[in-house]
Amino acid sequence: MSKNTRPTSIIGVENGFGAGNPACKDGPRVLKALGMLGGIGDAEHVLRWDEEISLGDHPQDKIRAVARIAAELAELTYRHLMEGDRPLVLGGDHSCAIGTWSGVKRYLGHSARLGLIWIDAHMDSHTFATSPTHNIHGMPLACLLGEGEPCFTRIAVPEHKLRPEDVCLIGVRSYESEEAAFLRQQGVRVYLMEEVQQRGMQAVFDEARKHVCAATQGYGISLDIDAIDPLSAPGVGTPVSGGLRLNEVVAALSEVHDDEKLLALEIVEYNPWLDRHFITAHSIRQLCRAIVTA
Ligand code: Z70
Ligand code: MN
Ligand code: MN
Ligand code: MN
Repeated sequence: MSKNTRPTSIIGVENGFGAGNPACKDGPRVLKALGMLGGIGDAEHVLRWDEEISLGDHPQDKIRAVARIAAELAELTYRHLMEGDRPLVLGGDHSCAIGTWSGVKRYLGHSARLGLIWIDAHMDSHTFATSPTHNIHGMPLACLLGEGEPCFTRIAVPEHKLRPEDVCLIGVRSYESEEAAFLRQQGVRVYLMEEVQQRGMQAVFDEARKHVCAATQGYGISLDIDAIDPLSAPGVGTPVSGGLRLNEVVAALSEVHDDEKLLALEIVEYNPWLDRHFITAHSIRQLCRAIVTA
């Protein structure tokens, strides 16, 4: 693989409108206040923050707010890539993925293909028609595959952002049958937690990377912190036991951090108010360090 030359630039997204509990919007601000991201990398690593957009009480406003933040974020990831940076998006809830990967797709171009490794306890592949909660953070992957509200699927560029054969999920252990059926029908490769336990994270991750790189011009990693076992990441809205080991995810990121084809990353769903003894904050610091410096 060719060596990455892009400095990592962190984009903090203070958005919790897509989650049942909106407090994960405070994640990036708390990480910054704790100094958790200080001393990683060098002077080229810049820290940027989106404006906070306030939540209306009508559900229609929630959709509009998520769509607006996603559009803003798509513009930011696009601009950073154009400037030669590698964006690292820090959520906020996972609905920001709609914006992150729409911006990256725009950068790659209309006829290019984008790969994505989605590491998550959940599938995030609902639409409003199938979601039991109507929480938008349970929908971003479906949106990127072209299913869902036009205000989410048409951000940055009109086309579908991802082809199903260019996507893999890793670490899944909590999902509804409708989203599983959607992914199966699309032909998306899903590595359930059970398979990760049988084969090991290293083998699964290597295979996933080959899969998303096979026919694409670049790829990304979307890491929902709830994929990691609650022992190392208690600070999430819905902890699901039996997750990935932190050191295995750190090792996977270290392995690819220098890959030129890895265009962007995101780490989402950290809820600082549910953290214990800063365990999750420290885990995120380790993950960020693996991304920036191995
Ligand atoms: C469930 C839903 C979810 C967290 C995503 C859960 C979705 N499938 N939860 N991330 N923490 O409501 O759609
Ligand atoms: Mn920049
Ligand atoms: Mn999740
Ligand atoms: Mn998620």
